[in-house]
Amino acid sequence: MFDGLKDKISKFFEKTSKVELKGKSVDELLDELRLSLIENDVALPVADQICSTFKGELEKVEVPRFGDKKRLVKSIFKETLKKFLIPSEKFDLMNVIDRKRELREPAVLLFMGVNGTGKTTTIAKIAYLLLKSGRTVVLACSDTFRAGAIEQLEEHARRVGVKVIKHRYGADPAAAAFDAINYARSKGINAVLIDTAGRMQTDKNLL
Ligand SMILES: Nc1nc2c(ncn2[C@@H]2O[C@H](COP(=O)(O)OP(=O)(O)OP(=O)(O)O)[C@@H](O)[C@H]2O)c(=O)[nH]1
Ligand SMILES: [Mg+2]
Repeated sequence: MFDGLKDKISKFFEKTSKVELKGKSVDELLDELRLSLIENDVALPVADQICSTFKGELEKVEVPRFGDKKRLVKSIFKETLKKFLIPSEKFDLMNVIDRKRELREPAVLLFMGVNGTGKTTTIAKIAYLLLKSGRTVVLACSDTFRAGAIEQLEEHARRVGVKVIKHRYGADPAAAAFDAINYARSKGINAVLIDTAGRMQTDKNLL
């Protein structure tokens, strides 16, 4: 899936090993890198930030005279990407649910992402985990779009032993979520897990 991007990034590392890591030569290479990221669906502001952070880090390094420049650039790039990919705060699901519980409110978790990446399966796993740890759960089937989505979630719910709030196919996805939240409020349920239809970041009207 990412072969094109991998190839371009490898070429970028090759080229950086042959130029000075400062000034115009690195700017030209970073322009190419920025374009490759954008072509591979990285949002423009994110591609810009990655490249400017990367440039700043590259300017700080002193490459040893006989050092392995390519390896050094690779490791700086890896560290730069980590800054964007690893959240600064740890997300503690149980803690979020328990804080809501103290307020007598359900925690509402919406699962959103690219088609077929495991949203529904993850909901089943999390529902199971929550039940095992003594919390109560209801699922909302807000994927009213993909054929079989409702039956899939219902089967997971049956196996895990939780309730699903659903509407018919083609219905407003928000209505199922709304009903599930109200159901959880009225029954004192701790968490509402909302399943949504897969979507790409380019589906602007769905985001
Ligand atoms: N190996 C593996 N397969 C997984 C995992 N999670 C999900 N799958 C499989 O990936 C496929 C898609 O999973 P779903 O949970 O339906 O994905 P989804 O994001 O809900 O898909 P859509 O609703 O169509 O967007 C299924 O065949 C799952 O069995 C996982 O952690 N490991
Ligand atoms: Mg799904």
